[in-house]
Amino acid sequence: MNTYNTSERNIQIVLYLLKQHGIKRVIASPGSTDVAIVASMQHDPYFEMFSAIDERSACYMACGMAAETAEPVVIVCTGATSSRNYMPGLTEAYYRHLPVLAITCSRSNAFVGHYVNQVTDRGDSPRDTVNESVYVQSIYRPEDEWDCMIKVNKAILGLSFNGGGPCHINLETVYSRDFTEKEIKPVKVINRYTLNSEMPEISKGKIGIFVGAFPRWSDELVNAVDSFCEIYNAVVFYDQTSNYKGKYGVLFPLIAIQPSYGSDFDIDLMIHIGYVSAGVCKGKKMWRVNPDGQIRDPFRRVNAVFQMSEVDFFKHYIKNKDKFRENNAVLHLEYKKMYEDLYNLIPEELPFSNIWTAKKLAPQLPDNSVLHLGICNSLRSWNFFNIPDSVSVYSNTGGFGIDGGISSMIGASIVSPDKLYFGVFGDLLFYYDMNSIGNRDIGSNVRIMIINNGLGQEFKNHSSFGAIFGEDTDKFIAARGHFGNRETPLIKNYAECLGFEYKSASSKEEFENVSEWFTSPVIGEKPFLLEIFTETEDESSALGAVSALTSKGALLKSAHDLMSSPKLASIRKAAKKILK
Ligand SMILES: Cc1ncc(C[n+]2csc(CCOP(=O)(O)OP(=O)(O)O)c2C)c(N)n1
Ligand SMILES: [Mg+2]
Repeated sequence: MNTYNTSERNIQIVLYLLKQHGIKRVIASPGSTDVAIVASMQHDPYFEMFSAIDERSACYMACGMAAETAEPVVIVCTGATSSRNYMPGLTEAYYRHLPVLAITCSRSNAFVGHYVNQVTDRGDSPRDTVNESVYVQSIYRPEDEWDCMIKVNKAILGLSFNGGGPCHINLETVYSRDFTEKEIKPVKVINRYTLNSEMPEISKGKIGIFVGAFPRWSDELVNAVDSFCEIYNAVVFYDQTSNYKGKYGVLFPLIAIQPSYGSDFDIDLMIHIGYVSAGVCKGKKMWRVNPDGQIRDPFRRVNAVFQMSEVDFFKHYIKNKDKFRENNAVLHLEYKKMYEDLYNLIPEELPFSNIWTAKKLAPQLPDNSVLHLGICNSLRSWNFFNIPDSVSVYSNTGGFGIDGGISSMIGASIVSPDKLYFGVFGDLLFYYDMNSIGNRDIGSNVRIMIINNGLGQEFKNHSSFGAIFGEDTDKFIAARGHFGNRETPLIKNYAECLGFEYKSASSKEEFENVSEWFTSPVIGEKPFLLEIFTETEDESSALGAVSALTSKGALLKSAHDLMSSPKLASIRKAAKKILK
């Protein structure tokens, strides 16, 4: 029989990526679960194969080989206790930073603990044995393929990460007897670069920078990014939590939410900096830049990771490029125009809602103030509107919890009593975190706005998965009706007892009467709490309207939303009864 590569796709990915990363030396120990990978390798002249019957010795041999050549060495073993015998050698490799890649083959992890012979738990490696340990499972769905590609790249990159050292792949096999695959279908090779590497060229085409949550920009970084944009005609895609205030940015969420544009931007290379973002902003190819050097691939497009500070990255690419072609930097203008055109299409008659109040207040925030936004709806609503450049924005996007938004804001406000801190939060978030406003150290620099729609509007928005159940969503998904169902002055009394100045608004007119008070730049005697009462139907139709600006039917859709709202249905019913 002609033997080529195994048909097991997860194992093919390992074989393919070993080659692409230039790893050729392999020490194999005898066994069954490693047949698929070992047979594939031994029939491929690329691999330099060696044999050792004793896994402990195999691993120490790999240490010797790696130290001698300064190149990675693969060791492969089967199930049973074989992998346990790698421990002494891996410990040696760990403390000497030797690039030994242990591939321990096994049947499915699902069998662990069921007294299936030879299946042992390889889930936790002692800390001082490997830099990375991954499980490369059999592939049944596209997510598995992507996951395995990422994990194998990660384990291979781990051999040279932060000074280098051993890594581990626990590799599942299903004992396929099919070895007919001549050419392995390529998978993505992810490379990691440091300042000492030879960095790749920036390819021709459209270049974007997507900024996730990014708390603080130094002037040095803003200048480096703006120079980069001038040289490469690049555009910066930001949302509120990006805090980018340079010259080449566009607030992208209003664009991305339009179905006719979407979050797949016509950008050939998107450079991703910053952390978890509410926004999705994809380019055709993505590079990740962060000092942690980790593969972060939220949109499954990353093919290079740069382990360095953002400043170093951008400075590298602007170095020696002294021909600044400022007039060439036009791409951002296209996107800015796209944003402005959309903004101008937002209907004046948008209902009274989180989005409407955000639109009104965004330009009115006093200079040098700080804005904290609640997860998820408040952040989304404010992400559509530009705020003054001197205002910085935070949101608990790390864990995306509704449990501590106000506490985070209060913590920040306490250390800078001379700055104004604005917070916009939903009612569920407020009740969750309400104890925080009783903290004895709260200053008068705190201004909280609660959007009280009586439930978790996030699950009532038309685009939301939870909303498909109509009014039934209210019961346990959107959690309507707690805390007195908005029928008592609960928040007013609580806030006033705690020394807050309280105001409320239930309509646009009432809001216009209090907005100046709320955004006054002067820090007064007391902290403020402004409670806004909105209706879920209005919230949904406001979001529906700003999400459909490019279609002629935008207004029709809001009208339709209004007509199909449960409120109107009950009015219709009542009217019918009367008319009968
Ligand atoms: C601790 C925690 N529990 C649950 C969630 C899921 N969640 C996301 S948004 C949301 C609703 C928040 O409601 P509210 O604060 O009233 O804001 P609204 O959506 O009504 O604007 C919930 C429960 C979460 N993010 N964090
Ligand atoms: Mg709510």
